[in-house]
Amino acid sequence: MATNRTFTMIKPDAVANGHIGAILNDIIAGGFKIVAMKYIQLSTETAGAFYAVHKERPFYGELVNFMTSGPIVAAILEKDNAVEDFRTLIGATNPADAAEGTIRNKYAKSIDANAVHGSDSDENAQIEGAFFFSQFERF
Ligand code: IDP
Repeated sequence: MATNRTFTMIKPDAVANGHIGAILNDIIAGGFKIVAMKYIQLSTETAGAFYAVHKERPFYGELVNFMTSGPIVAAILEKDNAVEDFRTLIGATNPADAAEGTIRNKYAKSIDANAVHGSDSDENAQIEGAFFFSQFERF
């Protein structure tokens, strides 16, 4: 079922480099409405569970270490065609391949420290949003 919501995280590299405000500006300028948001630091257990789908991939340990290395901003965003439009706004996983003007092109340094997360399907957007926010924390 198509939805009009996606889930994002501003990752530890972008937070540490002072890009929270600029990235939120880009998100809002891109037509997204913030429907839930929190500033937190992930534990190894929480990051490991969130990225469990990547457990067998060679970079899983590195990814969990990185995602627990500092605070993040987690948010649920709303817009028509949210998942696809947000993936376009953030650009390719590897910032070296990310289109000019995309968030990863502007604020990411490497394929692992790539500034932002964006859900890759409507189903995952729902699962990921519910992973971080209770029903009392979202509109
Ligand atoms: P996505 O975030 O663009 O959907 P995925 O392939 O789902 O990309 O990978 C999830 C995250 O894992 C990426 O955002 C990135 O932080 C990390 N990652 C992906 N590929 C690599 C890699 O080859 N080395 C290290 N980290 C990686």
